Amino acid sequence: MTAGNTETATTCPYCGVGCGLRVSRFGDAVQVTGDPAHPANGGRLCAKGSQLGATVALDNRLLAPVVDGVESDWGTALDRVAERFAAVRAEHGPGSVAMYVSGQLLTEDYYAANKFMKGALASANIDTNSRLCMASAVAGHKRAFGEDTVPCGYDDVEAADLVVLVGSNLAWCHPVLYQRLQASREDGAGPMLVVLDPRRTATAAEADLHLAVSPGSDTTVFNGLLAWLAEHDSIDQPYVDAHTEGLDDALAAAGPLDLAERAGRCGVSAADLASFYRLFADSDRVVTVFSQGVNQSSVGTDKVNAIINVHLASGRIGRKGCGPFSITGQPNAMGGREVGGLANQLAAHMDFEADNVDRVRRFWGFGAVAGAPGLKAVDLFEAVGRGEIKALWVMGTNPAVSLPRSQRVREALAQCEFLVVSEVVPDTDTAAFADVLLPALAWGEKDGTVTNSERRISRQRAFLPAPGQARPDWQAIAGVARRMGFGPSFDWAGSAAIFREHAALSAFENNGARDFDIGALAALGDDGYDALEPVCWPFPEGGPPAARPVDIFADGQFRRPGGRARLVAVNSAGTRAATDTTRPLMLNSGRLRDQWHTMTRTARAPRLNRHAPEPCLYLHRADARRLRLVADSLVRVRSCEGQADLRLKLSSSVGQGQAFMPMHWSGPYASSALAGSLFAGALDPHSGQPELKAQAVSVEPLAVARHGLELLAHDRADTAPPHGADYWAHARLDHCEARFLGFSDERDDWVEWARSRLVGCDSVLSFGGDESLVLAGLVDERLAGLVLLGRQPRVRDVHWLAGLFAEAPLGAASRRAILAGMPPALDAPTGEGDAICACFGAGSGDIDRALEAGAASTAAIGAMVRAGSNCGACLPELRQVLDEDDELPLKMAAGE
Ligand SMILES: Nc1nc2c(c(=O)[nH]1)N[C@H]1C(S)=C(S)[C@@H](COP(=O)(O)OP(=O)(O)OC[C@H]3O[C@@H](n4cnc5c(=O)[nH]c(N)nc54)[C@H](O)[C@@H]3O)O[C@H]1N2
Ligand SMILES: Nc1nc2c(c(=O)[nH]1)N[C@H]1C(S)=C(S)[C@@H](COP(=O)(O)OP(=O)(O)OC[C@H]3O[C@@H](n4cnc5c(=O)[nH]c(N)nc54)[C@H](O)[C@@H]3O)O[C@H]1N2
Ligand code: SF4
Ligand SMILES: [Mo]
Repeated sequence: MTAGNTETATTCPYCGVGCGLRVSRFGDAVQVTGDPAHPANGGRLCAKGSQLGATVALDNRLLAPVVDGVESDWGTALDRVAERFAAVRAEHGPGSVAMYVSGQLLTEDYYAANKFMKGALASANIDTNSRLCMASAVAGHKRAFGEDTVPCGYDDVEAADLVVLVGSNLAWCHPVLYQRLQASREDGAGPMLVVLDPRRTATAAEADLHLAVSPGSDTTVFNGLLAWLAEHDSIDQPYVDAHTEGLDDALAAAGPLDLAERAGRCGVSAADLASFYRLFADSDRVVTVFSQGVNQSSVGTDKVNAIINVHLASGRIGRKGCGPFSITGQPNAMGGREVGGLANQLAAHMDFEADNVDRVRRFWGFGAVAGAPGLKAVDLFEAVGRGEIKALWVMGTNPAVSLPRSQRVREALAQCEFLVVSEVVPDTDTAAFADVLLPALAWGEKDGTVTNSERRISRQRAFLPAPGQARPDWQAIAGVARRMGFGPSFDWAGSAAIFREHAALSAFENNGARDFDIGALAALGDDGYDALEPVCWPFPEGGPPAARPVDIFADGQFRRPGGRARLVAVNSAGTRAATDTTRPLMLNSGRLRDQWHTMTRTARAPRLNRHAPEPCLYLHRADARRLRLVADSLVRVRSCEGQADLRLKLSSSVGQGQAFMPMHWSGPYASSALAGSLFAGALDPHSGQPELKAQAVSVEPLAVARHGLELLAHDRADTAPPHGADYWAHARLDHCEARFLGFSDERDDWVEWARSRLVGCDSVLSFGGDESLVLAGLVDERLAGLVLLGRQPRVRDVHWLAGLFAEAPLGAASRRAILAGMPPALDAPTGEGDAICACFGAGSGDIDRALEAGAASTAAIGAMVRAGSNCGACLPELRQVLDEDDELPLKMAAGE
């Protein structure tokens, strides 16, 4: 710690790995490093975590309540919310009000929301975005174990002989856990790695075996493994006899092994399938890590149980290096499950059985509490659409983007009688519909606890003052509850008091009946809460604090009748959301490495926008040829639900007949790139989780008369998209704001149009004519704006162009290069690294230099370091490097 500066230990607000951070403030600057003492990451950090300092500025923050579009104050706003919720409830009953909350809330906020709805208002219509994320894992755990208990910890992943990743792009989505796994494999020992994913992800590319299974076929794979274990004498019969039930039924449902037929259905070779089965049977310690490729499916719960079945049948659970490991996505997805934030849970891992309802009612001290499950997310918004739910409070989530059938969700939000949105930014797609907007504290300001994937509770501490009128979410809830007459039940002095109450409820009449018991923390003083070190549950009163997650099923006892875990009979058919001749491609959606969900925070960090500045559809070359689609052109994707416009990127990572798009782009960042507008979201019958990984679509060229790229220095970039563009996407880069443009109609005054974007510049250089036009605006000899227009798509080398905004004064070589549309030559090739271009002696080090300077085409690489510009023999290699240029910023981030 430097004198005069403070260092705070806190937790990352992004993924469920839950890394510990050290944050230092130097004046306005915030520096974030990994906390070496935190057991989840031991000092490690990923790109998103290390860029957190770039997201804490107060531009674009919601800093005051807004009522009916007018800036207001808390008193007025809370009066209004309380009055409307009370009136609607009095007139239409408890079922007419609802909340939709988030795994990004702190446990204390989450607890307050749950108590408010299920307790004070006696309505179970509170659900969470975890419905789109963890619901199938929860349902699968409950079916198998009797309780939603995750049996594993991160050190199990390191200690395994075999790690199987199912529907998890761990390298991008849980980067620090992935780093831990790879570090344990570094010396050639450590676990073998098998990845099941229809895409060849960055994770799959580094696996010992990648099974590119057809979408939705995981139950077929794991039922086959169960049959294999039975046929190869690999069932752990003593374990099965002592601790489980249902094996015979599960085996019957799994059907015969029939390797060839099964492999055909899964879209992999029989030999690869057999190697996986053999590896599993031969490895003493196996951890199967699963994520959204499993959960976000119309058969998600069956996928979860098919995975758990093979662990139970082979006794690979409840001991070191073993178990089915559902990893959480959001920083507090696990905490939300603890408080009971899902509509089908009541509180503290208790469901709606009569004695639980009575127990929770007595603990909370209300006359009545919700006595039956409420509506799950998708159904909840349908009920809003039908006008049955008339008052809705959305907190910490952006359903207008992240729910499937987003058009219907928007219609529902638009006609909802009374909508409250608690947010940290004012301009989300959901906030646009709000009657009342409430400003919440953001990461760095809010103070409380979160629980990560391995049941580890960590403090998230404030290191910044509350800005403007922003307040913790729990205070907003307490304020409304007070006004509705429930004051004493929400009369907490601070988040520590809420945490104590939550801990006490977990222990209340528990007596070992529920795994989730943190009774030892119920008596924590305010100072103890402030100083709380990361600790894993269970942590019952009198128990020792667990610095690492204990093997919770080590005793073979499960929270089911007779203490036995259940193998669930799972149908082998799998899902196949079917494609047909009109919609011939199966669309998959998910995450990119450097963006977070609907981009409300990550899009503000220029470094994080380098990786993928524009929303793309990733397609196999063969499909693009068949459909006559051109690389880098704009395409329109259509499903039965809606459409989206995206840049086409050819990628060998996507299988033939499939397509992939990121889930991230929302209203402020693109004209029409919502994944949710395409997905119909067929529901899993057990969990109510919608399908977000398989949707039949068609893809056609988007008719574009003019393509454009506009780069404007930050201080010139008005946020409104340029008038007249039918397609646009916006990215904040290091030295400028970039807009990718498409115009469907020609006009005869393009030069004037381009000049209008550069008004106020000292001088404007221009070049070109009808085919292609470049205008560069200068202020004080520096680039202030750049407009490129042409008949052909022109998206490449944007990072090179953006880098020129830092050049002062803009040199003659750069001016020439801009007007020529090609990067200037860098220093002569050094030949460093692997030999690539024999003609000019350029090595992989030279190629890396060109990529780093912004080259994104073989032509640009040729212009910059000459490689490939003579005989062309190395062009295939260069194309491959460009195809994999995903990896480049990864190296940069790691090297920072
Ligand atoms: N960078 C980044 N990291 C994140 C997030 C983020 O927004 N950005 N979000 C966080 C959150 S909330 C979550 S839930 C996690 C999600 O983390 P992941 O689940 O790892 O991420 P996804 O990209 O949604 O999906 C994972 C993979 O499932 C594959 N898949 C699709 N269909 C199938 C199938 O039928 N079977 C199998 N086996 N695989 C299939 C997809 O191709 C994809 O590669 O990430 C967390 N971490
Ligand atoms: N097509 C498709 N759709 C998906 C998925 C997919 O893979 N494909 N994945 C699904 C999954 S797994 C998830 S988790 C969801 C995520 O989807 P969302 O939850 O909708 O995504 P976020 O962008 O994280 O939204 C969080 C919002 O809360 C705000 N916020 C942040 N911190 C706070 C706070 O402390 N208080 C308050 N009040 N607000 C805050 C942020 O500004 C942001 O607007 O998306 C789901 N949707
Ligand atoms: S791995 Fe997850 S928790 Fe850790 S720094 Fe990265 S985003 Fe944050
Ligand atoms: Mo998630």
